[in-house]
Amino acid sequence: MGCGSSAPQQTVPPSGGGGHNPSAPANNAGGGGGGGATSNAKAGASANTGIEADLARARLEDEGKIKMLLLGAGESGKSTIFKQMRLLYNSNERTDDDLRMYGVVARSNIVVAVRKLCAHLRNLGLEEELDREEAGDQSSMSVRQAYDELMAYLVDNTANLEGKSVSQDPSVSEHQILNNGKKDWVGQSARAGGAANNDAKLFLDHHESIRILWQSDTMKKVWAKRSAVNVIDSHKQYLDDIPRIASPDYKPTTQDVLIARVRTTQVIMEKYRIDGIDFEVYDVGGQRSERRKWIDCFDSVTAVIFVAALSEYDQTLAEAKRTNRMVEALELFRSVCNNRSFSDTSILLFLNKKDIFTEKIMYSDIAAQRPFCDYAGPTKDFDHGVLYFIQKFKDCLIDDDFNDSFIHVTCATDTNNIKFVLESTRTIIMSDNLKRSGFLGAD
Ligand SMILES: Nc1nc2c(ncn2[C@@H]2O[C@H](COP(=O)(O)OP(=O)(O)OP(=O)(O)O)[C@@H](O)[C@H]2O)c(=O)[nH]1
Ligand SMILES: [Mg+2]
Repeated sequence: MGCGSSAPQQTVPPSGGGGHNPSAPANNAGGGGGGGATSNAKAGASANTGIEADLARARLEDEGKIKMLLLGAGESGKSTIFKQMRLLYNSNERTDDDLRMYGVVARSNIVVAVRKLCAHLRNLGLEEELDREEAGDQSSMSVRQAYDELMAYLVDNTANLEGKSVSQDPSVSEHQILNNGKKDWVGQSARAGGAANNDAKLFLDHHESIRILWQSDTMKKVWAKRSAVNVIDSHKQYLDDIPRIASPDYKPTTQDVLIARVRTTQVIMEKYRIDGIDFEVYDVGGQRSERRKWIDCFDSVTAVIFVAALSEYDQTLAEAKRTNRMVEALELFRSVCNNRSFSDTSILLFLNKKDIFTEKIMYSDIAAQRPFCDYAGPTKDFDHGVLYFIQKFKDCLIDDDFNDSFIHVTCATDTNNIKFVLESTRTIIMSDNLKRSGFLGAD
């Protein structure tokens, strides 16, 4: 698969400029160095990086474009990286139409999360604990009342939905809605789809109950046990910010757009010109039912960025509740690396969601997960945990030639981190391309 050659290193790759790796080993503490592993051999090799990059750029300017695919299982973070590329390399602002769609998606993402958390609260037998909780001073209802309302309207649908719905003002168009007596900036968005629009309306009706329940101690316990119900971790940012998102003036921020979750169901391509070189970047859907569409873009691929979520070692797939997500990612990585279409393609591995991994290893032991019971490192240890999973990915390769500079530990929602990682990724792809075309000798 043409990935350079070096012995596996017992070092964690630098995590880039995002500063999200509090426990990075000393040799990576700077975080702003080259693109990958840190052995002396590589330090020597990287001295040539500038020359290689110049050579590669000159050749690519002559020869055409870089075709890059983002591959990986569902929810690993491919589309988030795709959005970051748009932010970094496309100077056009998002249109209001785009932002309205993301506003609807953000509100509906909250409702989806709350639905799962409320049902989980009930399954965990924690309802009685709600009765013992006091809501904050200014709350219009108790925590128990808030929960009952959400169960009735969002989970069990036992409430009379006619009784509480967002006002529809006959004087405004059918896509606009009133929110607290004012025209809502986001309103509705046909592009977001019917289900998301309905959930966004439910959000406007019940945001106060959501806020009250989210702040309760009982919900904190449920949140700590969320891995059983596949709630999207980054949506905690939305849940912590309910009044802003419920406001009639709400306009999604860049960060809101980045964390908005829309499952990818078709192959999407964007073109960029970066430093004189044309890039064609493809984002695909990662869930099992989407993978048969991947083959359509497998022709003449310069580089694959394989994205796997580090934090998902204790979660199961959304589409197959008994399959561990990390096991699925490893199997998928194995089949991508061994795919003949990629015999001449650079394959890079992004171990993503390091921010969630950092937090999760403090309470969820890697060795307690059956597929990873051979983990022998200390608990609550970021570095050992990352090295363990890097080795698991390396074990998927037929030959032991996966250069550590092809691996990055990333946080896709952190623009600084992704900026740094993508810069070094570009250099690696270009020099790897040169090596495989015989312009430069192998390491
Ligand atoms: N906290 C955190 N959240 C992340 C990170 N990367 C992605 N996410 C969130 O995870 C969710 C899923 O990410 P997506 O980019 O939609 O995943 P995907 O790989 O495109 O998923 P499919 O389209 O189903 O294949 C989104 O809500 C992101 O905001 C990360 O590094 N940290
Ligand atoms: Mg996607």
